[in-house]
Amino acid sequence: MSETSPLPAATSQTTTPDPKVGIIMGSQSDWDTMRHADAILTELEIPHETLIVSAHRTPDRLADYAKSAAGRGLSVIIAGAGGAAHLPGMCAAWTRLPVLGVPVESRALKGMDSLLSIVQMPGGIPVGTLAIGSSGAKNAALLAAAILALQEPELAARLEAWRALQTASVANTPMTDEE
Ligand code: RP5
Repeated sequence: MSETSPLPAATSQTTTPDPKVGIIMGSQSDWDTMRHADAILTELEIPHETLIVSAHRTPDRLADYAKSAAGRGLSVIIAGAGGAAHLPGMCAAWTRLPVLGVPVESRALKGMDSLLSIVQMPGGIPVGTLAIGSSGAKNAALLAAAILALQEPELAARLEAWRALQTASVANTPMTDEE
């Protein structure tokens, strides 16, 4: 990283050797949402890394990260941000890797600002946009897994098993919680 920042170096919450997926987020405050992506990738045994990379507070860190991502062996980047959420789009501008954007639920506008900022990329630089909040983070990880599974039969089997377990966990009839 070329930038001298007043903040600590990018925090790696979970980093496994030879990561295939990079999870980046604009702020520590995004972790409560993005940890759901981290959890799914861990469950599916997908090597990944998690970093705080802000498009506006650490622009050089973002450029360094995105420009080096393909060369470091990453296949997919999941980028979560809130508010004027330019992180996924700016990341996609610096890399040919697929970038999946997660709109973090903002306090002021409940994530509608994040969603519109991420989803409305002008033609030419795509960002695959997921739902607002933890569902989006979870689905971003599942989508990253599906992309990687196209080339990795063992991962494809783990993903199918994960989905089969989910299907089996759905009850036929609703129950009332006991007080
Ligand atoms: C964005 O601003 C981040 O992605 C975060 O969702 C939002 C608020 O950041 P903090 O002020 O909580 O650091 O850059």
